Amino acid sequence: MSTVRMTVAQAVVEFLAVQHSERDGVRRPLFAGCLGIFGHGNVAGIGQALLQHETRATTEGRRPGLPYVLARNEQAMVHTAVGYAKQTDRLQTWVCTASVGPGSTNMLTGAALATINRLPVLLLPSGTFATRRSAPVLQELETSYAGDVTVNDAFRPLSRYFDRVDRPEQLPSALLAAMRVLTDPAETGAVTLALPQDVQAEAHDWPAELFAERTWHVARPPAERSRIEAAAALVRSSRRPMVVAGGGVHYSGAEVALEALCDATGIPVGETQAGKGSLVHGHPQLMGAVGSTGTTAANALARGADLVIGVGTRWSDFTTASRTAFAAQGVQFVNLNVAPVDTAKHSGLSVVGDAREALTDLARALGDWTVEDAYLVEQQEAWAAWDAQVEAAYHPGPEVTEALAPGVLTQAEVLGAVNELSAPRDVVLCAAGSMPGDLHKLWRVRDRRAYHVEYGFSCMGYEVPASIGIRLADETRDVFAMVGDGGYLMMPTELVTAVQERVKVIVVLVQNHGFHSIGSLSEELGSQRFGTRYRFRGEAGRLDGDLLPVDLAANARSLGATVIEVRDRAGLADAVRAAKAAPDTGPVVIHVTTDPLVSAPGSDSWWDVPVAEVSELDTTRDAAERHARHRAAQRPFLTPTADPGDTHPGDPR
Ligand SMILES: Cc1ncc(C[n+]2csc(CCOP(=O)(O)OP(=O)(O)O)c2C)c(N)n1
Ligand SMILES: [Mg+2]
Repeated sequence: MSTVRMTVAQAVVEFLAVQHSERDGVRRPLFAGCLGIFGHGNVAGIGQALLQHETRATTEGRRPGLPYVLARNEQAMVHTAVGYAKQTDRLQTWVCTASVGPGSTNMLTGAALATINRLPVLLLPSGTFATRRSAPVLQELETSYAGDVTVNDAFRPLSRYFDRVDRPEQLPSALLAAMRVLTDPAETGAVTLALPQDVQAEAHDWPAELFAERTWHVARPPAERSRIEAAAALVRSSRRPMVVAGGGVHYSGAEVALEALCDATGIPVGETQAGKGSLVHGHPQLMGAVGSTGTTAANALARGADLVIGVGTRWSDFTTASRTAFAAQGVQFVNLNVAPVDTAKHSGLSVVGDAREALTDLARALGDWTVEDAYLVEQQEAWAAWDAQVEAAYHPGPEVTEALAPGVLTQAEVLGAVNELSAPRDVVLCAAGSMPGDLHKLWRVRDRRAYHVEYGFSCMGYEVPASIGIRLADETRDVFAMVGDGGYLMMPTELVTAVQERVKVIVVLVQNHGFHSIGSLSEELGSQRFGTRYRFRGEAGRLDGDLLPVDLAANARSLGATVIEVRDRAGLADAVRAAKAAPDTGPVVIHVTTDPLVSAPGSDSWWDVPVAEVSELDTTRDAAERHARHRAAQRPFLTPTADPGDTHPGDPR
């Protein structure tokens, strides 16, 4: 057996550089590169290995297989990797290397975000000495109850696969298991290989074949025929069926199959955050967002649906309006998903399989079945009424604008301007605050890969770093990162990384001096917007003084971004056009001020957030009463969905 002598870190880098994913016969490098921040835990291990890898490529006049990108914050670099993975339908991602201790624990939030959103990222936190020869070392966690616990154990619950490589001999099996999980559509998420700092630098004789190119097939498992037939029978016996399209529609590339099913049957579609864009704006069956941040059209149909076909959705509380959206007596569910964990939810008919394959099979099984004409008319009318509200929110009249302070706009008109002046293929991106909900209901999607809202973890600070990942994944699209002032303050750092890499991202920084989202939630729950405004501490010792003199435009400029400040309504359109026209050399920030008290049109929906059951405050007591009334409408969905194939002729009598 021929062997190659390398360190563990060199072996990791050389292995990762030659991994590929393949689906539908198209092969791509699995890793676009390695994001990192070095410290004493990885500088001489993974750091040295990346240097050697890059130096060899430069000498040979080619790009390295695993190029290195220096990030500014470890949490942020995971967001960049996630943004990339989502934009490439989970077929490609990045590696993230961090030093021991805080460098590694900074990645925990990113790990949770990736796993919850089911998006692949490979994390390489460094660990303290496996040999313990200098223990305790800088940044080492010491506990009195165990000798083998490190801060990296905190990755275990957040990772879909976790391993710590304490001996070089363990590395090959750890690497292979990691690749399998990353490329498994049902299991993917954060994959963590913890690499102790001394092990990274340790030399070993590796079997040469470890470094052969490998291709990981991303499967499209078909659903069992009996499940498809049962689902088709349920559809045929329904009168008001509805599809709820989740992220799985995008990840499996099932949009065309979904459109064909809707065209043939007239079944309407409501979309989750991850599934938005499954049908593009203008499709007659598209009812838009469903659930707590849904359109009145989708929510009206959801209330009356007798059969709900979830495709690639995890049925989060926002999608189900905390189990109040689907209100018809006897409503039944069909759950079509590649991840078995999602198919048993709501006592639905479980159809385990790839969304594109299963939708195609379902359409075939339904033949020429269609919904009744009256249901089509209802869809059309519900949508027209909602779309008129969107139009009005995008273009507010004087009754709204005259009440605003000079230079202050509404959030909906900002979204409207970006929607109308961006190119159809440009990507809009958001994660937390009030904009995800407004985008969900208001944004008109014109291209299936053009809507990117991270709403599994809804992590403030995701926007700027993820926009870099999206742009790196597809340089033919402009990326508009919509970020609130709160989200921006949490993670403006990666503007510097965008400057370094000359990556053009357009950040729309919406200044409303605090939390519009949590402010209105607080008010609804009787907590009077307490602690949600960015203001001076006032005379009475409360946070209700004057606005703070922060200048986020100057902040962005100081980090190297080109900044365009919107001073009035006319300036908004000019700013979007100028950002589009800006050279492809670095980040552009549009700074715009909005009024946090003007909200987008309502969803006729609810979201369950607990309210204090006893209180000294009238506002809280009123909110508790409202909450109890809403809770009465919650449905447990425990009635088993009738399985038409379930006749059990073989049952003993
Ligand atoms: C990391 C993180 N911390 C806290 C929250 C809870 N949270 C959700 S929205 C929000 C406020 C966001 O403020 P901003 O970005 O200014 O958006 P706005 O609400 O004003 O639209 C907070 C604190 C969160 N989602 N993520
Ligand atoms: Mg804000």
